[in-house]
Amino acid sequence: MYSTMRSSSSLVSKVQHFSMTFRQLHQCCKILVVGGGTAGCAMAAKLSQKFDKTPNHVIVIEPSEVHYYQPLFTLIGGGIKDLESSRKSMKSVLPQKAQWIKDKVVCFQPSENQVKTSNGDTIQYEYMIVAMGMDLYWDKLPGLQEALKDPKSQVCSIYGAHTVSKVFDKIKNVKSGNALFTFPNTPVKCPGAPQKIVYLAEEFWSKNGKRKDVCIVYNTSLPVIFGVKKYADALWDVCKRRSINVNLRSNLIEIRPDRKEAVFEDLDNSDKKSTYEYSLLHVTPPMGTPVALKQNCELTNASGFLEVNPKTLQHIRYNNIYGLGDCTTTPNSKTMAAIASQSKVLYNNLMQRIAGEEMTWSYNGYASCPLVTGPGKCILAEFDYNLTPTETFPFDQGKELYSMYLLKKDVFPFIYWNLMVKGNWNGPEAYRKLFSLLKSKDNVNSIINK
Ligand code: UQ1
Repeated sequence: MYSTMRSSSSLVSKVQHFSMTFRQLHQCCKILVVGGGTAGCAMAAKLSQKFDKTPNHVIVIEPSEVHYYQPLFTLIGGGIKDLESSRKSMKSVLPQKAQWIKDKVVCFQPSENQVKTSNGDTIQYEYMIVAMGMDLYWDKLPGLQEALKDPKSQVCSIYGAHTVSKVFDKIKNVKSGNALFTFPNTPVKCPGAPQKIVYLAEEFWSKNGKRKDVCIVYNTSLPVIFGVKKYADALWDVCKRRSINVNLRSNLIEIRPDRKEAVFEDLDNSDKKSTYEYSLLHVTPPMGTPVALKQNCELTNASGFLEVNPKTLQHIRYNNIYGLGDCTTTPNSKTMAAIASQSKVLYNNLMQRIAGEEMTWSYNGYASCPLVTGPGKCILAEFDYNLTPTETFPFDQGKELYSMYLLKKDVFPFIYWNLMVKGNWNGPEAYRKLFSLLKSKDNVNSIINK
């Protein structure tokens, strides 16, 4: 199922002869995966295991040559890991049995079951999985781009692959003054990360005798420090103990790098603006879905997110389209652990749909966030759509624990590269069930006595 359409034209001038060839491809596949990030890779791997006998049944469209394990970016900013350890070539992580088209979707045409790429190619599909993630809107914040370009500016961000490796040097440069950390007024991928870097920086200044001269301020657009009460209580306690000032509903709207000033608006009172001088400004940029998705209102909600059923992950208008990861409207916290759970549900529902059966799998909103509160300390938050803690381990994860820090630093990267991108990690649900079974004495007895 592969066809090529060619057209060519040539331009002749007196001095030179130009020959230009336009080559447009038209390809068909059973399942098209848009995006080669965490969600796209995991899905492509699962699907190409299933359809391994049929070449090119699964096509992945992804323009990037490089694949990052972004959960390490906080630790890179804190000087604990280096950028190299978070990066592999896209080729090495995408499944060999899937066909990779190194291009970008520029236009979705869901009524025709096809997409167009930036090369002008058309890819037709029977089923499509949209896993495009979120883009960082660096240009939406006045002053941010010029500040990040200037090596002397003391403005930094763990969010960009090109900005993260400069963060630790800027933390080290601070001797005194205001260190400001922000959380924007948009959805955010890994919403715990903007405060994890606060804790890592705080601990660094404490250990280096500078803490008393640095005023630390975390200004967040959110009305809470964390969405789940249990973990929010623990984090407020950390901030109080370590004299970290937290301002809720405070949104960064402008940076004036020449004057080292940052302007914040009060989201509950738009007339109220506050200007701070800074010796460090850590910015979490505004984020949203990629333009190609955003501009297709048949696929998205008013904010540009792919409109899927929050349980089945099937699109609400096109039943041959599914979505997972950061680009969808599912109201879970946008984390990698959420994608692990979603990938299992989506895969099984899609297989049932292809077999003409009823879809019976349901995503419960599971997400998890290892809240690193310093080198060697981590609160491992786990919760669902109801914001109810759903902890895996048989001890209280609301405490700062060294074991959870080791999971974050060493075990999760191992799981990611060796299991998740290969389609073999569906999150910790099975372990949670096992531990809860063992935790209950009655259950243990009942197993023994069977
Ligand atoms: C997880 O499954 C996962 O995927 C590899 C992560 O990667 C970044 C995580 O951070 C977390 C917390 C989970 C959940 C797993 C357990 C064992 C709680």
